[in-house]
Amino acid sequence: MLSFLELESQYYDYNQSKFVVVPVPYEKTTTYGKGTKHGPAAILDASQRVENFDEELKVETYKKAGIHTLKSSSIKSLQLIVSGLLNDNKIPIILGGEHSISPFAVKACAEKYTDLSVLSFDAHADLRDEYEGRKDNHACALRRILEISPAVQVGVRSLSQGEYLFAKKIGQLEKIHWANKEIEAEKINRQLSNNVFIDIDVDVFDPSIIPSTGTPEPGGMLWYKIVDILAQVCKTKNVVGVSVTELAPIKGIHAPDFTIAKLIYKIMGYISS
Ligand SMILES: [Mn+2]
Repeated sequence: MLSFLELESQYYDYNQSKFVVVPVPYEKTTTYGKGTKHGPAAILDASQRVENFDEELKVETYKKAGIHTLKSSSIKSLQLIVSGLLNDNKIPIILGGEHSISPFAVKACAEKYTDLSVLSFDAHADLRDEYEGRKDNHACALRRILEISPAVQVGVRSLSQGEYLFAKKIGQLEKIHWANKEIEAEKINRQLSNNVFIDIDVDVFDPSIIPSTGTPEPGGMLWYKIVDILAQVCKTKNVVGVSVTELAPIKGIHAPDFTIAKLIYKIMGYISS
């Protein structure tokens, strides 16, 4: 498998790298459109074409930070791998695969950082306790994360009545930033602790720019709004890990793959600037 970005070897050496990309091509419980197991390869492939100079920050992020890419990981070994990376003072960047991988990365981060909170971008609330008989279904990802750490949810526009009542009962509604309302980064920052894990389900984007996802929802967020929130959070908080899940590439439509690769490089830029 390729490395993230097309870099000269000194910039992807493990010891010199701040960021370590962990591909997790796991797909077991997707319920509608399939293909997220091809997400990591598509993101790495598209990253070869991402401009190494960040046009907004005016830096070549990879020269400041270094980006190492691991071989693909299974969901079973993900928690251990992330723990190891944190102990080596790396920032893990996990590429899904389906959203159910995220709780394992969050768990590893919560063991190291006791005040961890999660910033989740997702069209769906993902607060079901179980779905189709499984607690590890991708529709339950945020419910599993909330068992580990508090979370702020951004871009939500789909949930069941049961999820709504659950969120209301536990006081989560105030931490849900609905896609159809004005979303303020300052309010999000106020709700997060200092150490933050960023969890992005790519279906938070509008399907007009990211059609390549299993459970698309209309009325999604657009590029500048999402990167603006990420910029402000990365400036204010200590981001300890990132996961990007649910890209299900469509053959012949490469704009979504490229958009997600660029988004990841942008987050690296915001964290290291
Ligand atoms: Mn989703």
